[in-house]
Amino acid sequence: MTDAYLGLGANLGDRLATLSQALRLVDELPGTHVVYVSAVYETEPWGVADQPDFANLVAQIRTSLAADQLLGGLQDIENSLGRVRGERYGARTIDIDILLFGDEEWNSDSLTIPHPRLLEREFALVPLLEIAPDACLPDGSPFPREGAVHGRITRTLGALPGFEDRAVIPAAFASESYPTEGAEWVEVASSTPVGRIDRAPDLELLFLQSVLEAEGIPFAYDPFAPTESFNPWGLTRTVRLLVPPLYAERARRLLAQAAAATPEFPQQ
Ligand code: PH2
Ligand code: MG
Ligand code: MG
Repeated sequence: MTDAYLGLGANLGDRLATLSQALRLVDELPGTHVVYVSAVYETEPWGVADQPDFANLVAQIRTSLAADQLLGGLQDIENSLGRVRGERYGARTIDIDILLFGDEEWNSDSLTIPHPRLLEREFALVPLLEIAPDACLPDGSPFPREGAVHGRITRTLGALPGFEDRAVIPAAFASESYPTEGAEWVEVASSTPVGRIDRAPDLELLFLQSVLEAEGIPFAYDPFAPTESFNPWGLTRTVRLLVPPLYAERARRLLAQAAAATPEFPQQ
């Protein structure tokens, strides 16, 4: 089985409906499953300027097909959705490109992997890093993010209809600045539970978690999630509440407001 990343684009007709239909058909290819789907991004046309804006997304698939078999399947899907092959870089009902295929490199007349222009294209790199912040090139090196200056994202159109359950980030928070910030998570609050006698300070973190949850901000705990029960071991340990860097400023502001409005909780 290979984890592969597909870049999809459409700028003619009902773009969202076509993208949804395309991914449904990808899901039906033999031995192939769509795992994660990025938000849909509206992007400036690159290559041929005088054409409608694109809707672009990236999907992670898991497949038992070989890359060239996959390519054949994707071309059949493009054709079945009414793709007419016209001007290079021109308008199209649907385009499905293989961006990455495991750590394989391909260089044939019909197939080049990694996609030769991936690093230059904001409409491909940003959605890729949204769903795979740790993705790297076949040689193991990380993606340089500064070079992606073509096909700029102008706004997001939210989760792809029909694939909301395979989104990684809640659609409302897929903004044009996300996810170029990198994959590390940063601390926005912490607490040190002091055992079973006192009120469990973990409850504070659970409360703060609920504030982030209500806003759709992704969060994690380090070293592990607090529980509603008292610390059964009576041990002192520090639990940190983490969010991706992009959300840190907003999360801290929300948490400070929540703490201020709840006097029994110490200010963070
Ligand atoms: N695809 C192209 C040419 N130009 N521009 C944007 N914004 N998005 C695309 O998917 C795209 C493009 C040819 O594949
Ligand atoms: Mg393309
Ligand atoms: Mg193509």
